[in-house]
Amino acid sequence: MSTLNKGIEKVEVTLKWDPSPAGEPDNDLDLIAATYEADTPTDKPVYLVHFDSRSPDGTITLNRDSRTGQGFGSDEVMTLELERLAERYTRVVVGVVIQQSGGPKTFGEVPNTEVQIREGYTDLVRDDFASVAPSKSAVVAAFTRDADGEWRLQKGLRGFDADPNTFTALMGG
Ligand SMILES: [Ca+2]
Repeated sequence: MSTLNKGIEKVEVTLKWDPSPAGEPDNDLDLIAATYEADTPTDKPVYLVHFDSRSPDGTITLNRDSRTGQGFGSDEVMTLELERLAERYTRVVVGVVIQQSGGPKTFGEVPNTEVQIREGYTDLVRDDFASVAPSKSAVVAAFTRDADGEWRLQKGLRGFDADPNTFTALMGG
């Protein structure tokens, strides 16, 4: 069946934040994408994309990563070519974690955070994590296939009191 309801094809996720003051543990935030098939258990994504893990088919790419938030412009950038994902993938969840190795740190303790999801020049999501200030990690958005197989966006920040490893098992729930 053909459809005129074109879904989301390709998005760019950008993340910004400010560095920690000198002498304090670095503010290290990470973009994470998790992919799921229809029957994937929510706590076991098929694969993850982040600073240390690539997508096997190159459809989701972390173009830039930062361990400190130093410098101008976006600190982390991820591209998701959703229209290129194999049909068996039905859901992609995008989240942000704060590394906890220097001690507990929440979004409220990291200045000037901003996450944006854009398709071309259109802002789909723009948020500052203020609504999840006490959290250590957060789901930013989920992309799911509709009945026609087109990708749709589910907005809404969801915060978790979870370190990065724990978060990857929770973000699909
Ligand atoms: Ca990082």
